[in-house]
Amino acid sequence: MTDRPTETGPILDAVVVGAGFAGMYMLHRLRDLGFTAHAFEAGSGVGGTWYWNRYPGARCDVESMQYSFSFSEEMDQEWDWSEKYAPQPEILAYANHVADRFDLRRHIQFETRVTAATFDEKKRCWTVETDRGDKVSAKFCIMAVGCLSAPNRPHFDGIEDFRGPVYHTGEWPHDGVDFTGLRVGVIGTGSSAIQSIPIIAQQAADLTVFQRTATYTVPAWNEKLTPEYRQSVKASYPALRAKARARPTGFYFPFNMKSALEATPEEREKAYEEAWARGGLPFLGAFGDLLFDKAANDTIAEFARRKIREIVKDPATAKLLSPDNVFGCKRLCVDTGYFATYNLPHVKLVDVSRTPIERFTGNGIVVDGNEYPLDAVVSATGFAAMTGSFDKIRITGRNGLTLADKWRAGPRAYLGLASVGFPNLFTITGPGSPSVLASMIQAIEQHVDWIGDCMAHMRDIGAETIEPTLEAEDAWVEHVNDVSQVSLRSTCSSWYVGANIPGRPRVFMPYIGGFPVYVQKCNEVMSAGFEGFVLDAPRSASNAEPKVRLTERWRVPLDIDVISPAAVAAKRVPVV
Ligand code: N01
Repeated sequence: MTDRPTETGPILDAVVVGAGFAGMYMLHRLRDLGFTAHAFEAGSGVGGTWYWNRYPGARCDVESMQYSFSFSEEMDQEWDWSEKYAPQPEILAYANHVADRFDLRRHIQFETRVTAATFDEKKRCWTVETDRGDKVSAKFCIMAVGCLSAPNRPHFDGIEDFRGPVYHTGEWPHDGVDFTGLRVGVIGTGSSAIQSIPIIAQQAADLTVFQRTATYTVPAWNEKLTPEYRQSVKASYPALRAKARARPTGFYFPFNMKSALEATPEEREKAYEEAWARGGLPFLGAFGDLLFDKAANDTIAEFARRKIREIVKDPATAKLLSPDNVFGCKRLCVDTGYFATYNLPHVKLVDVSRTPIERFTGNGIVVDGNEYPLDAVVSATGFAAMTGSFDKIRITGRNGLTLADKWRAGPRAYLGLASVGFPNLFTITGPGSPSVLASMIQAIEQHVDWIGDCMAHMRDIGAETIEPTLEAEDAWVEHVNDVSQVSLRSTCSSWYVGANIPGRPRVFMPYIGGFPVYVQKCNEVMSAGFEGFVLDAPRSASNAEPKVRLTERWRVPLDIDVISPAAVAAKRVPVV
């Protein structure tokens, strides 16, 4: 039973928006620290991304034994992952396990969408409103709304005339969909499409994929985990977790810092073959300069295109499936049998790069004057990334400023955690933090711990509000932008830069300088008494050093063999 706060009830310490992994861990931390908190969640259960994305084949492409919370060693020991890459139902089961194990549900109000959050300058608190008529006040408002949670539904003429269903991968029906015997169309070829297409092809009588941009994807080589393997990881879990935190991506895998261009063609070939045989996102770690030097990148891009030509039998289809852009510039995909699916006689690929989808009809989709008859359509068209979920809530800070107005030309936040004009509003994995360029759960844990430590410190010193200075925010936003320039990732039209949504400003949104570099910066800010923030109380009651509570496991030593500020400057930060 949820303890439901009321408008006239006492002011809470915090309202948390969202009950995915971020919202759940935030609630847990807040409660442990003795704060009162309440979460609102639009879904009818916990899990966030893993609650909504139930499309066929959905699974995580970070290895299961690392894609999980690290804050509880007991939980690490008691939970058993069944596969190298966990399928969505298992990740959702894990999320439910976390909610039960830490008794979180009584603080979460489900099926309730937050519509507005307004800062009251006199009372110095936030009023949060929902689509179910709730109005709750809290000192802090913590946005745990996810980076890829606002589905992108491009406009297609005539879509309302289509007689069949149109499903979005990010809002998949809970009862599943049976495509047996149907003519199915899939729009898009990003990660969601690449995972679902091979499974849909097994059911559908006929499958037509509408591709606008060809995608690089690496085989997952997914497999069942043996009890022996799980036990070997569990035996040294804390050490693995520590190693992962010191890595640019927040998860551990072996990678090679050498330059692809300094290797001989034979050495490169060997390295790529070995990395391909290991599979998954670590493929990008075959050399250190792949995302920094176009000539180096060309070598891995050509290797990947050759693999496509080897797998896909029809040369014209193979050509169409071969990307001609920078390898790994858009988010790299990981697949099981994606390219081979196009060898099936009932699967066809339609190029919509030069002539876009013209319209829907009652019967199907028209491209270049040709109608493709369809019974059902899967829109795997992605998300309004990073800021889309904020756009759905009217967030009003000091002087009536809305976050949407402030971020119109691109998101502006200090450390991706807080934004000038919005005191006591924290954003977990917000734009300007590593978020989607790190393993999300580690990125979430670090933000939640920082926010929890910050709130506890404020309570210790009697501070009511915290807000970044404009100077610190501007400097951070400039740094995020500068660092992005060293990477080839900033050069293409991806959702990282908002380019998938017409009219959005083109700004590289996540922080690409590497997870441990970012963590160190957050630690320094905190250790210096929240440098770059204004707290409305004396920083310390005496002249003693400010007492901070930095969570011990985030004192991450920089693994200087792999990443350091010098490595960033030398453009040698392999980021996945
Ligand atoms: O979305 P996407 P996604 N007409 O934006 C196409 C994470 N994720 O849901 O490239 C025709 O990548 C669009 O074409 P283009 C992961 O971080 C993780 O697949 O813009 N096509 C593109 O092909 C991932 O990157 C996992 O030219 C249109 C596709 O739709 C992120 O979520 C699994 C179109 C959208 O691809 C998003 O992935 C799934 C139009 N009008 C997702 N509009 C794992 O952990 C868009 N497209 C494994």
